[in-house]
Formats: sequence, C-alpha cells, structure tokens
Amino acid sequence: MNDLFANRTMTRDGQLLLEKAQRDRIETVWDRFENQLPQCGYCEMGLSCRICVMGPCRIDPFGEGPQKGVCGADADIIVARNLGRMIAAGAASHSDHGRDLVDVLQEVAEGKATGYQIRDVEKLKRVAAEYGIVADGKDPAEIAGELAYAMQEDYGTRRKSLTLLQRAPAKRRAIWDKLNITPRGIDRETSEMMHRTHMGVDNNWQTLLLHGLRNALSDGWGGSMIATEVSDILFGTPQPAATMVNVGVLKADHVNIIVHGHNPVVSEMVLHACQSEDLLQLARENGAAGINLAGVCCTGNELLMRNGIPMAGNHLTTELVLTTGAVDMMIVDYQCIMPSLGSVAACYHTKMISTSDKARFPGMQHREFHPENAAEKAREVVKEAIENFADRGEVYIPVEPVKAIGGFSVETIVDALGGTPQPLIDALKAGTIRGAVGIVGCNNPRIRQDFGHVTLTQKLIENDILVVDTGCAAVATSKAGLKLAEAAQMAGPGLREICGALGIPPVLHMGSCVDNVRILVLASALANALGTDICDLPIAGAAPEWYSEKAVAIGAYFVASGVYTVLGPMPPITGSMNVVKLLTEGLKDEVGATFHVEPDPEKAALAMRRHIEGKRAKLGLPSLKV
Ligand code: BF8
Ligand code: SF4
Repeated sequence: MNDLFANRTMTRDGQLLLEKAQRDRIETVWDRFENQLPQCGYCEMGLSCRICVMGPCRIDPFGEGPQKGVCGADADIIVARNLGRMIAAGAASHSDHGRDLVDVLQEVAEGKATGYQIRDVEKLKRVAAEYGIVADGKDPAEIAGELAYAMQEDYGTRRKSLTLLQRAPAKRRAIWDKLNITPRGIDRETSEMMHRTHMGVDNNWQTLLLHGLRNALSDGWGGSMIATEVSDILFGTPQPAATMVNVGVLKADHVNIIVHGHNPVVSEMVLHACQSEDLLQLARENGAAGINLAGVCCTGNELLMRNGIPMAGNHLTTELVLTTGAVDMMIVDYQCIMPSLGSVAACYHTKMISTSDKARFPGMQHREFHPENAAEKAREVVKEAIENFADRGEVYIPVEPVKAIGGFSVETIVDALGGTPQPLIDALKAGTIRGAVGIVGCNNPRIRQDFGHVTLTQKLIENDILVVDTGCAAVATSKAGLKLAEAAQMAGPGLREICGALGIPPVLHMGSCVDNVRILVLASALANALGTDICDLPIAGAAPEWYSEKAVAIGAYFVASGVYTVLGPMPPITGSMNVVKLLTEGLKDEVGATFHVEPDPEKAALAMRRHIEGKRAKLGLPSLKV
C-alpha cells in the first residue's frame, strides 16, 4: 500500500478508496489540507481577531510585534473571546438541532406532521413528568403538545435554570450555582456569549471562560439533551441490535442511498420510504435487487442506534464513499457535510440532495423537508434514487463489511445490568472494572484517520476500563471490530468477565454527538447511586481526533460537569498561557475537572488510567500504581 495513503487513514477501505480517488483525479480533504500548509500560526494559537472592522488584528507571540489589537485587547482577551465564540457556535448547532425536533413534536401533537408518530409513549410520560406535566387522563398527543411548549420555554429567557439540570447530582448543581454558571436559557447563553465577545463588553478572560462553561452547559443539559430525549420519544429509545460497518455495506446489486448529517427528522422518513413495498417493487422493476440504505456520520448513528441501519463511514470517509461509484443518491441535512461533496459526486452518477432550509451546498439539488411534507418528500427523492440506478458506471466496493452491535441507550445498559446500575457499581468497587471512559468526536486530517480512537480504546479496554463512545469515534471502533461481544477477548480479565456475563462488547455505542448527553445521564446515575459527585467517579472523557466547534462545546460541558477530558488536537488557545493554565489546571479547584491535551493516544490512555486510579484511591477503592 502506498505509504501516503496508509499515513492518511488506518482503515483498509479508506486506503483503497484513496487510490481510487487518485486514479479518478478526485481531490479529497487530505489534499486540500496539504494545500493549506503551513496553516496560519497566529490563528493556531488563537491570537488573531477579526471581531470588528478596526481590525483584523493579531498579537505577536514572540513579544516583538504588537501585543494589543487596535481596540487594546491583549492576548488573553483575544484567545478567550475566540474560544467563547467556538463554544457558542457548537452549542447553537446542537441546540438548534434539538429545536427542530421539538418543532416536530409540537406538529405531531397538532396532527400536522403526518409521517411522524410517538414511538415511545412511556418515555414521553417520563420526560413530561420531569417537566412537571401531569399525564393522567391525557392522550399522548396532548402530553406531547405540553412537553413541546415546556421545552420551548427552556430555549428562551423565562426560566432561571434549565429543567433537565435536575438530573445532575445535587453537589454538581451547587457548584454551578456557586460559580454562577447555572444555564438559564438555551438560546440566552449563546446570545449572551455573542454579546460578551463584541468589542468593548467582557474584557476579563476569566469571566469570559466561565460564561463559556455556562454556554456549554446550556448545550449538554439543554439543547443536546432535548435533542436526544425528543428523538427517543419520536423514533424509539435505542435497543442493542446487530449492524454492519465500513464502505463494504454498499451493495453492487441494490439501489444505494446514503444519508449524511445529524437530524433523524429527515433520515427516519427516508428509511420509511426505503421500506415501502411499492418503492421496493419499483427498484426491482429498475433492475435492482432492492434498496440499501446506509448512513455516514451522526444521522447514520441515529439510524444505526434505533434501527440497526448499516454505517458506511465517519467524517473523513464521506467523500471516499462517493468514489465507489455505487452511491445512487446521498441525502444530507446539516452539520459536518463538506461543501466539496457536490463536486466529488459530479464525477460519478450520484445525485446529491440537500433537505434543510438552513443548509445549502454547491452541486446539490435542494428539496426542502418540513415536518408536514417530509414523508412525501422522502418518497419523491427515494424514487429518483431508484431511477438513477440505471445510470451507474463502474462500481468499486473494495472491502467486506465488519459486524458491530449498536444501540446502547442508558435505558438498555441499565436493563442489561438487571434493572439497576448496581452491578456496574459493584464491579467498579471491586476493581473488576477499573473505571469507564467516554470517547467522542470527529476525524481530523491532522491525525491518521481512526488511529487516535482505536489505539486509545484498545489501551483502555486492555486495562479493564469500559469504553462508551459516540459520533465518529463510535464509527471508528466499529470499523475496527471492537463492537462485538468477541472483542472482549482483547479486554483485560475483569472487563472480559463482565462482558462475557452480560453478553456485551467492551466498547458500547451510545449514539450520535448529541447523544453524549446519555453519558452525562449515566454518570449522574452512578454518582447519585454512590451519593457523590460526577467529579469523584473513576471516569474520564476523550476527543482524540476532534475538529468541530461542537466538540469544543462538548468538551466544555464534560469538564463543567466534572469529567476530566483529554483532547487530541490542541485547541487554538496557546497564545494565552493564562487561558491554557486555567483550562488545564485552574478549573480543578472550580469544577473538579480539567482539560488535558495529549495527541499521542498511548500517552492519553496512560494519563486517563492515572486519573482513574487516583479517583479510586480517593473513594477508598482498591487502586493500582500506574
Ligand atoms: O456531530 S463526531 S465529525 S459527524 S462533529 Fe461531525 Fe465530529 Fe463526526 Fe457528528 Ni460530532
Ligand atoms: Fe482588533 Fe479589537 Fe476589533 Fe478584535 S475587536 S479586530 S482586537 S480592534
């Protein structure tokens, strides 16, 4: 194998498709990354500012050039403002996704969203009760209407604190109150961050960063949590199910449709259309054996979690999957969809369809989906995909798919444990399992694709640490075969024994990126059962290959919730040692957790093991010297 391709990705399908892309003269994300090198050092350090038009400004990191922007902002202010705006963008992305689901819930209640229904009435009632809604004597539509209204209030300015914060341990909420970072409204905190970072508002880097935590918490315990809960209510709470992963899930003799993006509002309707008998019949009439729906990225994870739909790849695979020539249509909603995709597709027969009013892309046809027309639109585009099957050229599907198990919601994990988290707590106490780590986030062309996720995961499970993962990290470990019950053979003796007894893999797929909140809920359940706070638990978080502003918001709400979090790529903050020190050391005294940056996944595993053993010792549990 060409070394260049082997250095770009550890995945076999990726390497073979990079060769194919080269043959087909397709430019990929890696080529464009190399074209950008060397990237701007000021921007990498967070030292450039273009917030206003007296600028753009930059601070000289060597102390020889300017140390202040035109307005007088120094390195600390500029770095903190830039980071704050990254958090705001990430929180806004997740939370606006959540809002779209609440809109569907409301339209279901009003009988307008005809293709949708409430699949998990029990969960609807449980979540409604948390919002203080009395369900007795009401039908699900009525409860859904009241819940949608109450959730919309969480977005606004009418509350002093978000409703679902009640799920956090009391000690954690007390910390947020003491620091004055309890989020009040989901949109409010993002809006306030944009205000604070306008020229001439908050020029104290500490208070800016504290508001960054509040903004991130409004995502983790607000927008993202609402997104996950309403998705479960509308589409069903995930249950463990077998699936297949990597580009080999494409089928040469089927109509292949790929969904890409994040919101199940579109992909669930596409799935429904792909399963309808008349469209299956049409596919057969057009010479195909059937319709094969697969996902990439997080909307793929949503379908995988609830329906066992196969997953063709994660972030850096999204261009390569098109180079197979086997994709008859890619349907996208929003987030993490590279604007290059349309031009890649143009070299093949693939039809590209965008569906969201707020997400447009070059080289794609726009078919706007709304809750009232989504079922009908989905049928229309699936029909077009079927008609496109006959236009296929050469097809290259270079690998066989790998099996995986997905679908581990908190509800199913607790069920697998016999209805209570106690067996997990007992195993942690005894040291059979040393601790648990949540691995989340993206791919990034700075890092060999999947290498960070897979290496870190392997090192952790070898050392009896249970791994739960989401997003593109979850796809990486699925491709590497770590999401099978047999993968327990790669785990240490304690974790292997527990996995064997429960019939679960050592790495549990907990969903998409908004589903990181499932990890918060699980951590809260463990902390509550132990009568302690999240920051006292032998747990950690990691984002070994992150790229996105959403990942910054996730990292910040993990840390603000008390979870020590290790990042692979360095965020753009090194221009201010004050900011670096606060995030990597100072926050420990404030929220009981910090960030740590370690690009080498083996060293990251070591740091996490040390952290976990340290927490065990503090809890009086048997601990190891690492
Ligand atoms: O929300 S892990 S590359 S697809 S940002 Fe994007 Fe990152 Fe993938 Fe999902 Ni999350
Ligand atoms: Fe320059 Fe200040 Fe304007 Fe930023 S806000 S661009 S540092 S003048």
